[in-house]
Amino acid sequence: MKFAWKNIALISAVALFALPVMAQDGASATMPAASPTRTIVIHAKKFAFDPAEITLKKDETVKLELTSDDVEHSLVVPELGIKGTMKKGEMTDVVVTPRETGDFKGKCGKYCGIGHGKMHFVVHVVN
Ligand SMILES: [Cu+2]
Repeated sequence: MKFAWKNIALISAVALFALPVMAQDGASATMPAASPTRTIVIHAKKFAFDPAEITLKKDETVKLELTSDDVEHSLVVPELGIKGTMKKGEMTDVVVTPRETGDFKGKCGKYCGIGHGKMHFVVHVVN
């Protein structure tokens, strides 16, 4: 009986590791990851984003390239899962595919000085 129990444990372990992988393969077969159709460069500097608002199409995959003209900032748009560091001389790529229309508010997520709280950003998602 010892041998049988060992086999059952082994099969369970294989199932635990293999099933999530199989599920992922299945998902990617029906919904391939889209590559970005366009790139939008966004600069941050004390104390604003440029541009301060962008318009995306629902279900469109876009690459955001984030950078800073002075100190370190970051762009955070929680509802769209956007979160990226903005550093001078560096580009941070964030790929986003909005699934709902609406206006989504963003802000600077890295304290950058006295005007930090005034760094607002808006993503308009349209059909
Ligand atoms: Cu800031």
